[in-house]
Amino acid sequence: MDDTLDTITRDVLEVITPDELLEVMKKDEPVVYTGYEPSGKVHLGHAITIRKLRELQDAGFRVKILLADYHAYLNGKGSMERIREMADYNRKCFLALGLSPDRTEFVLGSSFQTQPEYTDLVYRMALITTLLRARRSMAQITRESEDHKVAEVIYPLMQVIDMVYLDVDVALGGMEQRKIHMLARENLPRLGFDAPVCIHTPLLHGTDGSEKMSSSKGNFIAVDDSPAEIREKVKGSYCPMGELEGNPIIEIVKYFIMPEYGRMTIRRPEKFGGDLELDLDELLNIYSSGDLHPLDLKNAVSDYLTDMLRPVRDYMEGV
Ligand code: TYR
Repeated sequence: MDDTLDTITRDVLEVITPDELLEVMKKDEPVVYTGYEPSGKVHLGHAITIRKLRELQDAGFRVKILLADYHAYLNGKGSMERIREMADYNRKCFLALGLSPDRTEFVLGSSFQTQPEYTDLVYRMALITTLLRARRSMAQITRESEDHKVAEVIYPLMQVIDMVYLDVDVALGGMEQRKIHMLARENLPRLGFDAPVCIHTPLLHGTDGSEKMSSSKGNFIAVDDSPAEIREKVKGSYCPMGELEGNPIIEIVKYFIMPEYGRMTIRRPEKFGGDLELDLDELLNIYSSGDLHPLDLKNAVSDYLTDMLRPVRDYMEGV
């Protein structure tokens, strides 16, 4: 049990609350959910939460993935028709990332979000949620815009009611979901429902160094990118010498490569110090001291990433 808890909380920014999580884990088959706005490309940002879902699945959780088509629509991501096409492609990518097809339930938002009982609950949420709070909860989710739409405040209310509808014990998401999750924890009990436990994962910086890797910004590495694309994108990534904070290449090492391989071999010509073989701590140390050049690190990172994502490319080619 302790081991399981260690795995679940590894590389997680917060669990709200750990005691409640322990309680939930006593259930027969607790449910964890994550929702995604279907998008054109599934990228490493998505892969962080998918990896955590996989670990929770291994720990006995039932996984529900919400393909949040109406949410994408309310967030101005295009026509419902187009969004649904992307939902199907996203589902394939998520399975390609190793979730068990038998134990993962995919639910399309629009399959239940227009039901009268659902709508009734959204109205009830609307009555107890301040406009200010609803808007603030969207700060890191909505696109920047000058003329904010009402859709923006309907969005978080629906996300909260999704948790009731999908009967979730745990809501998992990136740190940008935090304010919506807190709204759920506060207001669901006021409507007579249990508040879910919330688990928040770190946000991956974009390849351009901006705060969030995002399909709409073109600063991502897709999980089904070709080896040439991976190389090109890693090479062009923001990776200042000696800097660990806000460095997407370092984050890729930390959240993907090291958990998978344990150690990394970095090839360097003799005159630049020769090959290195490092675990995570050693790599972080040497990089922050400035003795590992970004270019040498990037070459190794693109090799490892290419190798790590091979099963995803193979899967996507086969379906
Ligand atoms: N808000 C999530 C995002 O930013 C999408 C989502 C939508 C998650 C509905 C959960 C949910 O119930 O992508």
